[in-house]
Amino acid sequence: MIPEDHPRYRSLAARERLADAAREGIVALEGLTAHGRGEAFDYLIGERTTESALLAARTAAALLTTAHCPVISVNGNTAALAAGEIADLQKASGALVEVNLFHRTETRIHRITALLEEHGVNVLAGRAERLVPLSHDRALCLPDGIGSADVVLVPLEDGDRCAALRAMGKQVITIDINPLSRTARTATLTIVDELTRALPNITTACAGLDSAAAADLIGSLDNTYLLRAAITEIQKRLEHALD
Ligand code: PTJ
Repeated sequence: MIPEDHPRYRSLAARERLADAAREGIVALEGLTAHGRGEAFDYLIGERTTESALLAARTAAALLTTAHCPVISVNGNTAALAAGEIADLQKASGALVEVNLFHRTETRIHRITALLEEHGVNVLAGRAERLVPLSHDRALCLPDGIGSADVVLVPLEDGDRCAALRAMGKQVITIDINPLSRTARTATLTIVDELTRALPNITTACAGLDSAAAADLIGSLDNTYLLRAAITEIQKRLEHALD
């Protein structure tokens, strides 16, 4: 039991949730190490949403709400940390939700789907086909979901699939607290923020955007600028870390 007045309560509670979800076969064991890397970068950025991350979240809302077929791709970590936030974003954006796993097993797909449904997510069902140009199981996706998507949100993604989705002509939005990762540098749009802070920001922005504001945000999208801004935030924080 983690005491709520512990100074690191949020972090410890997230770890406990992920460890429980790993025991339940929802999170891959590799997902625990991925989370640790994420936590390290979150320390560096100050465990807060920066201005450039907020701009990126608003731009993500613009891309999702103006897409013909927006899809949110959910993996084990995302389901364990943010099933409710995914439900809210689905409602606000009208996006389809597909479970898509790096460490893919049918059992994990069923468990993650059940968890998402418990939180009110409408999860796309169907027979997965090898549509993404990759040699491993990440090639598998649903023809009516990621297969047909023009915009895909892939939180906590691996770089290979991000590049393959872009090669298919799709716009890829990622949420990755590490601005140096291959995914962050390959995506159309990277939100350099922690998952559970970023998702509600996209949801809120979906409600407040008219079509002119959405077009402005999409027209001025510059992912290199967003990544540089995140790295600058980290540099500034490190310079003053012990002040
Ligand atoms: O559930 P599966 O089988 O699909 O596997 C999921 C993992 C996460 C294991 C898989 O996609 C993977 O190996 O991912 P990577 O390549 O480790 O990439 C994850 C990225 O997300 C890294 O750059 C982490 O720094 C970042 N990250 C981890 N936790 C968070 C995060 N970014 C934002 N918020 C987080 N909570």
